[in-house]
Amino acid sequence: MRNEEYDPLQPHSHEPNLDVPPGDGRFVLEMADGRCYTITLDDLRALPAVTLRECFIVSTGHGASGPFVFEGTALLDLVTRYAPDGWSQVEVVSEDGFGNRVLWSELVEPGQEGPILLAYARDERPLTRAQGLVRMIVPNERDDALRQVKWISRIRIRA
Ligand SMILES: Nc1nc2c(c(=O)[nH]1)N[C@H]1C(S)=C(S)[C@@H](COP(=O)(O)O)O[C@H]1N2
Ligand SMILES: [Mo]
Repeated sequence: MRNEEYDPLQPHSHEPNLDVPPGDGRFVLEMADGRCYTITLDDLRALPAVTLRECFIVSTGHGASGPFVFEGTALLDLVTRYAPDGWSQVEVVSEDGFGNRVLWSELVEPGQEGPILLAYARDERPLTRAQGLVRMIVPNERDDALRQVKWISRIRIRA
């Protein structure tokens, strides 16, 4: 599966990867012009904290878990802090080559379920490495959990 043609933004089947990759939660934020910043968990925690209640991780085939209370940084807050404008989408990619694309419109007009988060806590405890450490939570996703990206390693901002 991890060959040259493999595109992490078009992930595969939705079998969750049980091999927890190494890391401490830091990830690279790549600007549209290629400049990169390293974002640590402390950097995320320095931005306003957002809480999402009644969240389920729903996966056809292997059931749903939850409800959870996730806490983290709104993805929009992080992106606009570094790139106030001039972008149309962001790509969120994990250490294990899993990823998802998020459109500007989804970030600026979140649904009634709430904003897309970079979550670092669940039920008032820090996310463990196995739970993703820093994990994207897309609260309106109700199918295969393909957007609930664990172990984020790179976020690319696209013009
Ligand atoms: N980095 C990464 N994130 C991932 C996956 C994965 O393989 N790698 N699998 C996805 C799928 S298909 C599912 S069902 C959920 C499982 O989430 P859980 O471990 O909280 O149950 O994680 C999602 N996020
Ligand atoms: Mo899944």
